[in-house]
Amino acid sequence: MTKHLDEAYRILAANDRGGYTVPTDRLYPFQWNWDSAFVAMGFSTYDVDRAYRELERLIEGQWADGMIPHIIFHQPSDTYFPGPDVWRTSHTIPTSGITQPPVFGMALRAVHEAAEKAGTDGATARTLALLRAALKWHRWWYTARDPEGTGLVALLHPWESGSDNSPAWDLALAQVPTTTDTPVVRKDTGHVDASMRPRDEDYRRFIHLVDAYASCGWDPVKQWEKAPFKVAEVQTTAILLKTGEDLEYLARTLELESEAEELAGYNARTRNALLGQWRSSLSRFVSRDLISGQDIDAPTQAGFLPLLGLDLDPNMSTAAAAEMKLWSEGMKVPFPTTKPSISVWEPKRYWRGPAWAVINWLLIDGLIRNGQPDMAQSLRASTIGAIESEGFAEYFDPTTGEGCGGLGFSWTAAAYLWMA
Ligand code: 9WN
Repeated sequence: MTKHLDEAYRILAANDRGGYTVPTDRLYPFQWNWDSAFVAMGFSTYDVDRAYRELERLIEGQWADGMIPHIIFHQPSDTYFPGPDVWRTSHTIPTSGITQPPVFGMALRAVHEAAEKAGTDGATARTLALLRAALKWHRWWYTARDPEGTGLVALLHPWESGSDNSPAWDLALAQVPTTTDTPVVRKDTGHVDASMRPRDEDYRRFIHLVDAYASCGWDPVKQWEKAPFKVAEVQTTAILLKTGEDLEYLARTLELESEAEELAGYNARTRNALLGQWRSSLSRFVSRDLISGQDIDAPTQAGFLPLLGLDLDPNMSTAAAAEMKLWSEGMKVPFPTTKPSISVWEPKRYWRGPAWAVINWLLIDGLIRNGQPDMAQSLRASTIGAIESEGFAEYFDPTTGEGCGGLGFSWTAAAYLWMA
């Protein structure tokens, strides 16, 4: 195990670009939002100062309206598409114009607790500054992405889910035109095998959405009106709820009572809304396409993520765990991000089937919270096992355990440090 811990430290050091960590060299040469939150939790296990730094560098890209973008382009690089010239966000530090799942608040609590334990100087002031940024972002989610106050937040681009080409988006994305004003000059397929990446048609739709939102001047109200893709999504909402709980805890600890009450209000609303997305016939939760008004019942990992932020009635948690077990049968490395028996399942193609260490991390937390320690333990053991035998790959083929995508991957190193 020491050998692998050393390798995890080495990867995080190698991917350091000056206080922030790139997901992996060349394929992803900038700072990504939820990657950095996971990485900060990894750093919190051995270097609290560096963990704070990761989050502090991320909020350098925060917008005036509170949004924290999904990519912060701290330094130029020509190894990734789409770069700042495609996003056209005219932010002082160039950034993308969309966001990503708010793991940030979970990370902030973990870093704060590690700092308390270590008696780190100046920790309270650093936590407070980051908490203020997290609160602004939290309010942004509830205004820009849930203007009707339903308690579920919506995504306007599949990249915002972090699960870019998931089958969950197939129907909604099919309504987005493949025409673009911007030439689609992919770089990703020059770094990893094209058969492991989203398809060209997906990219054309992804860029169509970027063009559409750039032409709204990135104004959230205009985007909401014009969005050709609008999904109230359970994975992101569950992460927002868990982050909301962690921010509420921090606000109370730092005696910010009115902020804590405000957060408690958001959390209660979202708890109820998420519970309403449970479908007992499927033994999982479903997202909703706000354009068609239909449930999204494609079977993906997102359906189980609400365990992270909810305390389910035991009948529900037992049913969800039994369904997860079914999906995992015959898999060398669970948890498959798409149910293996369905026709669109592809065990090596990005978010259409593979197992991801960070998704397992969130599922493990959700299973523990909901009284399923055995399943949590076996998921943890298989995640650690996959990393120890295949290395710190971006993700794993669940049927063979083969490491796929980018190598020397930061969030896989962070997950290992957290779990091992
Ligand atoms: C687009 C960095 C990111 C992750 C996402 C993952 C992938 C980007 C891409 O890489 O997305 O944001 O170009 O494929 O899907 O979850 O944050 O690791």
